[in-house]
Amino acid sequence: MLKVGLIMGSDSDWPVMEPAWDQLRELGLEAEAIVASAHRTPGAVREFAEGAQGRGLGVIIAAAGAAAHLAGVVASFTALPVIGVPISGGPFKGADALLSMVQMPPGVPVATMAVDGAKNAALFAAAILALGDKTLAGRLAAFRQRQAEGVARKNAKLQEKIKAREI
Ligand code: RP5
Repeated sequence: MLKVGLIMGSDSDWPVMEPAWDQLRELGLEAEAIVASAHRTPGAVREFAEGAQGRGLGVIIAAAGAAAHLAGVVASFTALPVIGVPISGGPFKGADALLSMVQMPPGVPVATMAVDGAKNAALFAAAILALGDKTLAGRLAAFRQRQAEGVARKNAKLQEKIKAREI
């Protein structure tokens, strides 16, 4: 099974990205995670991205805050799909990172998630890999089923509360 690569601009991004790691592991996906910065350690970013396919990665999740060019730089060095996660923090609370990532000029795309959208990044990565993996597709379907059941339970509780108020 293809693996997922998780690259972050700083270790300060890890608390936000940990749910992505947990979600990937819950779906039975193997992953690797590194800290490498597009402007502080560009060589390490290039090495990570250029070697990604050779290491068995199928998708890369790139998370960064502020003037976040990490995802675009990673995408420039690999043909693999790159999912960007803008990280909040700083005076603009992630709006800077969101615009930096989502406004990729035509030619080298980055699939940008919501600000701090770690869990969705993992689910999106899994959806891409599930195209070529029936077992993973089944796990994703089961995840959605459990999620739907959770919503149904919440709705049932709400209906009970509403009913109780009317008695
Ligand atoms: C970005 O700058 C990182 O991705 C992080 O979100 C932000 C702050 O980095 P640190 O100062 O915490 O290392 O490059």
